[in-house]
Amino acid sequence: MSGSEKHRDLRFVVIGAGMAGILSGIKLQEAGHRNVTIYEKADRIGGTWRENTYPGLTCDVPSHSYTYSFEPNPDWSRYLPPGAEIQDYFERTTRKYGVDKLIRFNEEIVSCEYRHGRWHIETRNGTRDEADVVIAATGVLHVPRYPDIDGIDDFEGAIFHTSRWDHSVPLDDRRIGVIGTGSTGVQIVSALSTRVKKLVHFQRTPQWIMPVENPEFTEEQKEAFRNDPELLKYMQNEPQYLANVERFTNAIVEPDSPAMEEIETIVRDYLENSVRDPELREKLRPSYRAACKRLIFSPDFYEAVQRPAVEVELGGIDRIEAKGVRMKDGTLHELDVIALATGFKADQFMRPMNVVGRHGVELNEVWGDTPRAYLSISIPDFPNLFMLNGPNGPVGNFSLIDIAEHQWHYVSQLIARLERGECAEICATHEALEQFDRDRIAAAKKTIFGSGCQSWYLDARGVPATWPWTQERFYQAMAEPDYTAYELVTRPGSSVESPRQEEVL
Ligand code: NA7
Repeated sequence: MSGSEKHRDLRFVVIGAGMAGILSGIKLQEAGHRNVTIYEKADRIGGTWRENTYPGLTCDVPSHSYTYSFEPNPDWSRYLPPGAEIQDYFERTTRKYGVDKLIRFNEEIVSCEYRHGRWHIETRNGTRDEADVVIAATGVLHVPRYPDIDGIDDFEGAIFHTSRWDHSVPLDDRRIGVIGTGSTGVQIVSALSTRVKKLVHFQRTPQWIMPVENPEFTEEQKEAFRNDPELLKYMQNEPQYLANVERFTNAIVEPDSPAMEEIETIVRDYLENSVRDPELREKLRPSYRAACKRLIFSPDFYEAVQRPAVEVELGGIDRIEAKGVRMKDGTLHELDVIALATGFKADQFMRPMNVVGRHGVELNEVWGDTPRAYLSISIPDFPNLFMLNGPNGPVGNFSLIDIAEHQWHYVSQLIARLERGECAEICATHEALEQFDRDRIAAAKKTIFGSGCQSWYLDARGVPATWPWTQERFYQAMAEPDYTAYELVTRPGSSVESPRQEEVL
């Protein structure tokens, strides 16, 4: 920025030191911003990858694609990265870019209020702060959803949600129950099937499984990645993988396309050809379309459930008792450990934080149980607050890092206008959000996610809450803001004058 331009020295608060918060820290520093604090509720960075440590934890996006574009990693051990390696990667990257110095750990923001042109922040410990700009990088799936099953507190063994895994509990040669068949339950069953005395997988709803190989990278390959930046770049943008993602995301939007038919054929054939016992095969056969729920990629789930120690239980759970899980038909599965792989409340985002925008507008009231945001980034009446991986953004079987980077590219342009003093406040207009929401909902109902199944992609009304258009359309939308969708407020001469003196552009 040239010295002749107006330049506001903005103060930034980033909420959360997960993948998107670290990205924000790196990008803000890169843009020359020095007045940045990242508040993190826990004592370590990592978000999802800090909280989830269950056996078998693996990302279903290929390792080299699950990196920041500017920070490739030659050392991934396998095609699909184990969770602990991802956590290491983020920790290394945080240190390398000096983002660790920006983070205040063990500081959970409980309140974030916009008053007199600034965000006023308070943490659970009573720390107070102020910011011109807040970046909400709080993640999507961070509030565990505990199942509403009677007697859960009566169980005498160990019981925990998969994102709160208790590593002090022994698993080898014990009787384990896993409730839930999302990616988490499937990965845990695969990992434990060879270690346990007995494993009961409670499936309320079976899942379609997409076969995937997960080979290790050899030392020679890793050496080649280390010595050849071009090769590493190629791995990050591996054409076949990118083509698959594009084809897959297009298929989501067009459920009757040949691409979706192909996906359906692959998962059906995989089931037919992998599960020998016809009775078990029928137990594992979903009654809804492939990719309606988030597709599960697994190299070994079908193999795992056919091991002698594993039992797939499709019956309804009546209650949990001291000794185990009682089914509706009266059967009791006696267990030592129960892992609740029952997912997350996907409508929380920065909540339970109390976020109050202009004129006392409360986010909790605005959102209720259907959170929404213009292009997933901005909410009317909540100026200078921008979200990464907020509601209505793309989620699916692809890298959320890539999504967050595109969102950052967009947000950085809004920040630049504030920095240049072109406006003091910027947020989406009500009209822009309403129009976006109408278009989004109309499109969402036609996606495969809306084709008749229950999943965390659906909002409280049963409408898919995710980005309902192609990946290409998302990239186009993130290239440059359409400022007619924004309210830009100037306060001539001062950034902290009373809202009464606002002049709306
Ligand atoms: P998911 O994908 O939300 O899966 C939760 C699973 O738990 C799913 O199979 C549910 O069955 C099951 N569930 C939930 N409540 C109950 C009760 N009360 N009784 C029995 N079964 C229940 O969560 P994950 O953690 O596996 O994955 C979340 C995301 O993390 C994943 O998509 C990736 O993006 C990473 P249902 O299908 O609703 O019948």
